[in-house]
Amino acid sequence: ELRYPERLNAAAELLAGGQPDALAFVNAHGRWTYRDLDDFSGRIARLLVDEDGLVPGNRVFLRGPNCYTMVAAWLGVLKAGGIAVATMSLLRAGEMATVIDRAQISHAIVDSRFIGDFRDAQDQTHAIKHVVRYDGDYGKGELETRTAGLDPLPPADTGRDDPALIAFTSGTTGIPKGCVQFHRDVLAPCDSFARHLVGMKPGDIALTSAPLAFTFGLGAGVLFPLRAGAACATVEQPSPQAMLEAIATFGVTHLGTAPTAYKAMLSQPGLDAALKSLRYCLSAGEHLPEATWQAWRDRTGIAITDGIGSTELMHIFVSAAGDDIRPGATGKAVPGYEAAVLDDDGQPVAEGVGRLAIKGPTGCRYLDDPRQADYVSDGWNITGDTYRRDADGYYWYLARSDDMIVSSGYNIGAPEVENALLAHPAVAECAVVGAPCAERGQKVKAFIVLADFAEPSEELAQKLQDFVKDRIAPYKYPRAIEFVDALPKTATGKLRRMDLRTPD
Ligand code: 3SK
Repeated sequence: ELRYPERLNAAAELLAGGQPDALAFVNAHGRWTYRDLDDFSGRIARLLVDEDGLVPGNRVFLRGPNCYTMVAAWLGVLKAGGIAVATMSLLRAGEMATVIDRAQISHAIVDSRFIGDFRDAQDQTHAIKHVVRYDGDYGKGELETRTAGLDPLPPADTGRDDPALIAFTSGTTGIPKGCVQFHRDVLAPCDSFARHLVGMKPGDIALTSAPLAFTFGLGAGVLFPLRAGAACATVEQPSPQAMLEAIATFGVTHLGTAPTAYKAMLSQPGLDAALKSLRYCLSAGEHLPEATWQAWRDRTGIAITDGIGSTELMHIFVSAAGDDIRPGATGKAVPGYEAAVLDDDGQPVAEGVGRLAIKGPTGCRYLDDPRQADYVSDGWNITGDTYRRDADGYYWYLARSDDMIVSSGYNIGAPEVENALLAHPAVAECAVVGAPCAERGQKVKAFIVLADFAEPSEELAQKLQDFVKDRIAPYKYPRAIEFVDALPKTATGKLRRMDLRTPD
């Protein structure tokens, strides 16, 4: 069980993770120690409180790509006793206005390169009184000028159950929900998942492609390394090529990214250089296809740790553990968490299929949202994923609960068909949905993005159908195939399957 003192400031705890002179941060613009990060975040806190009138509990909107200044601002908000609301740079004005309204934002710290749409959102809401701009890590923005020479503010005397952040998730349905996380929730994934299953230590360097607004990225890229006294590396535009270059340049040891990025990195020229330092690979955000796990392991010798988490529970709650990996299974409950699959009556089953449900040190707290009652029931956090629990307690992903296709009475998990297609070299990405069908109720339909060398054709579609029939039960093969240039994704890179569904 995780126990934290009643008075707790997560930013102060994280910054105490490393020696003052140890490397805390590195990117193309520089290198910074724990002392630097502590000082800059303290000066940002001073500015927010003394000059911009922030009082504990005020919510601060953060907008910009992953960089040192963004992380210092995030820590500064927590030190000031505020609540950080980090957002994806991809959000447009209307989406930002929803977040600003729902979270009742009073202050904002915005990268100048992303100010345009933000100003439109501000005009739509009129709630934000104080905006400070910064220029990425180029160092000459308003934030740097206004904080220069200020005395760092000591961390506010916050409680472990005071809100530290609100993370917005639109999930795959598109209607945003704000998930409130306390100061203790910020530390819990570091002290459960990361401590037991990732094992970072001083001298290690972590990199993620996920934005810090996505709690997966926040954890893998910032919280885990700082808590362990290790360092964070950032890349502003994390294409697979840019990630590999950063790994080689900064000596990254720990990488956290999504399955599609692992697949894409396999065909990039910089992979060998990256492998000189890379030791640990974490995948989340989407189910990791077994074919990608295998191909990465064969090429790099590294067994990717697959994990499933949620913004609601802050981070990963079921994952593989060290060498205890069953290829194809996600794994077992993370230490400190309890997992179950629930039957239709909400009862845990020892072995079988059902909704994945979780209990543990973190839990869902939606900001003023009736969907809270759907997510939390009888003490369980009920995820939107259908899993199978085997006799040995391993959890096997089947589908998002709304990704099960029922065709001629058969239950078909869309990811299983996707995995089969992805094993074909001509398939770069794919998504499978149920399409209305008079004869079968639904038929399996695949949307396929082809690899660069392949051309769409009837013959290729036929070949792919036969390929699937050879690998999995033939009734699951995609009866319809559409070749597309790209798949619709959420800002965190999750597939928006609903955009591919045709209404019945
Ligand atoms: O999608 C996931 O698996 C995830 C993992 C960690 C934190 C947040 C999320 C949504």
